Amino acid sequence: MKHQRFWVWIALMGVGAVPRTMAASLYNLPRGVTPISHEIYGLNMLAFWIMCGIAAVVFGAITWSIIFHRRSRHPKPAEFHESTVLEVVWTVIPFIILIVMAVPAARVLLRAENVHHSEMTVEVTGYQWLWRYTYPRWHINVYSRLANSSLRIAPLNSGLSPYSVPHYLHSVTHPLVLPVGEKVRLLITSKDVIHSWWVPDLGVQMDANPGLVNSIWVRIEKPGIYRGQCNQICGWGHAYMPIVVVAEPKAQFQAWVREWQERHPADADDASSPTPQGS
Ligand SMILES: [Cu+2]
Repeated sequence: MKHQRFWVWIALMGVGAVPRTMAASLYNLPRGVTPISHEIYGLNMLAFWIMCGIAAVVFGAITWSIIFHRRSRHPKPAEFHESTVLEVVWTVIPFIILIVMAVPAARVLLRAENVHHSEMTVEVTGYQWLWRYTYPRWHINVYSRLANSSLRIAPLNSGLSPYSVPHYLHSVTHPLVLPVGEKVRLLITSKDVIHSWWVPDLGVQMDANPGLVNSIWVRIEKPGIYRGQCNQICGWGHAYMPIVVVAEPKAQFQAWVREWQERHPADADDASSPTPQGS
């Protein structure tokens, strides 16, 4: 009796507490701040709950068998072979589950790559080891490198973990500044090896391939600072090319554009000939 209660408790944990904790946990995907990131989160949770259901059924059946059909209770095992009904059921049910997951996933993929009706474009170029953001409409080139402050670690004897410094390896000299509420098309490529532009809060991870331009779009709903990093091992400096996106209301974004143009008048002539290593 004692054992039965134990297994019932484990089963309840399986269908209730554990998945609920996982769904809200730091280890889950972030909900993000773009329509696509919300949809990706929804897909993730759909798959997660389906898996929880399957796990509950499978482990429930195993537990049931262990408890009620163990050898001490049934020394003579039952004998049965082939059941067409059962085989049809366990083929059809997974097929339906796959369709239930594949249809919405395919829809989100198509929507994520549909860059029609974008309101502005930013070209994102990966280099060993920095990102360049080009705003063709305003002839702005932003070279975004790891900030020195980001490399600082907590001093010895401070009682802090050396890497407890805020945004360790995740701050840059110049962020990618984007307006809130606008559909921004990102054209992503590389000038050397394969990199990957990844910002979880935006629901974007796109490979930056030399000789190929990938496109994706974001519409950021909330002003804020969103951090990511290169997500494709691209050489010894792979860990030193973080991504910082600053999303600002439109008026502030326009003010940033004007200010940048005043401070960097040469960019207008230089949009097509980057010198990332020296700049
Ligand atoms: Cu990289």
